[in-house]
Amino acid sequence: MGSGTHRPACLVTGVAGFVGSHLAERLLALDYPVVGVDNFCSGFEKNIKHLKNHPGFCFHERSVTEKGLLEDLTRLQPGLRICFHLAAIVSVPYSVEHPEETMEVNYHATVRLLEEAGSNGLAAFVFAGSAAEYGDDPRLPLSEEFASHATHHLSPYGRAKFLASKAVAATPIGASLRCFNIFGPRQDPGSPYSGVISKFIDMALNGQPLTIFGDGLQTRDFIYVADIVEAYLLVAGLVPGKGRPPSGVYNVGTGRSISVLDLAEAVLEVTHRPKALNFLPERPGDIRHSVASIAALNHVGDWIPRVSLHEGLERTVKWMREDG
Ligand code: UD2
Repeated sequence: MGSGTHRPACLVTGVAGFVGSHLAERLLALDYPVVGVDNFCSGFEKNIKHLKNHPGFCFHERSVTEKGLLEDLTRLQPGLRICFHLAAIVSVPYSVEHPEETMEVNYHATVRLLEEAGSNGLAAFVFAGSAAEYGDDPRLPLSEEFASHATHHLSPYGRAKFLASKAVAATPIGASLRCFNIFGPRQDPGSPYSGVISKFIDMALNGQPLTIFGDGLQTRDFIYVADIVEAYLLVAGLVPGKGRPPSGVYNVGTGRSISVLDLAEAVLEVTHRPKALNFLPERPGDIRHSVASIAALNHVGDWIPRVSLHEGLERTVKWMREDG
C-alpha cells in the first residue's frame, strides 16, 4: 500500500479538529485522497479552509453518530480503504456533565463505524485513543497493558476511550493510538480546558502571568502534533517500506516528562517574556504524573518522536504570533 498511482482514499473524521486537520494536510501532501467529516462541535472551519480547494479533498459536514455514514461515504468514494477516526467529544469536564452522550459519541459510534469499516472491506481503522484511558495509575512509565476494565477512570471520557480502544484493537484491521499531551499549531487556547501549552503561549504573548494550578510539580509527556501524525501513518500501513503493524493499542508520547513549572519557564524563554507566574489552587481531579512507555510502537515500526519540546514550542509560538 502507499505506492503507485491509485493511492487508497482515507476518511478522516474530526478533520476540522486540531489533530485531524494536520493529518489530512499530511495525507494530501503525500497524494492520498482525503474524505473529511466534521460536525463542527469542537472543530473549526478555519482549520480546513486551506484544504477546501485541494483537488484530493472532499468535505462532508456530518456527524459520526449517523448510522450508515461509512457505507454512504464508500459509495461516494469507491477507493476508500482507510478510516482515521478522530471525531469525539474532547472535553473531559463536558464528559462528566454528559456521561451518556459521551458514551454514545466516543464509544457506541466508534463501534458502529468499525463494524461498517469491516463490512465495507476497509484495510485499516485507526482510532484516536487517549492517555486518559490509564486513569490515575501510578505505575510509570505507563505501559499499554496497564489500562484494563479494572482501571479507575477519572471521567466518562477516559472510560469511553478505553472501551473504544479495546473494541478497535480486537479487530484484524484496527489500531488505537493512545495519545499523551499533544500540542502544536491550531490547538485552541480559547477554552478554560484547553491544553496547557496553548494556554501558556497565549498568556505569554498577551503579557499575562502564566497560571499554575497547584505547586506546578505535576508532570506530563508533551508530544508535538507532527510526531502524532507520523504515528497515524505508520499504524495505517502508509509508511513506504513498512508493513501495517499488528492490530493493537499503541502509546504515542515521547517517553519523557516535564513539570508544569519547567514548561512555564520554557514557554517564557521561547516567547522572550520575563518570569511572571500566578499560582492558583490545584485543579480537582488532576493526575500527578504521566509519562508514556513508547516501546511498543518503536518495536513494531521503529517509531520515535522527532520534534523536541523546544522545537515544537518554537513552531507553535511562531504560528500563534502569525495566525493564532
Ligand atoms: C487532560 C486530559 C487529556 C486531554 C488534555 C487536553 C485527563 C486524564 N486527560 O490532560 O485527555 O484532553 O487534558 O490537553 O483528563 N495546568 C496549569 N495551568 C493551566 C492549565 C493547566 O497548571 O493554565 C496544568 C494542569 O493542572 C495539569 C497540566 O497543566 O496538571 C496539564 O493540563 P492539560 O489540561 O493540558 O492536560 P491534562 O494532562 O490535564
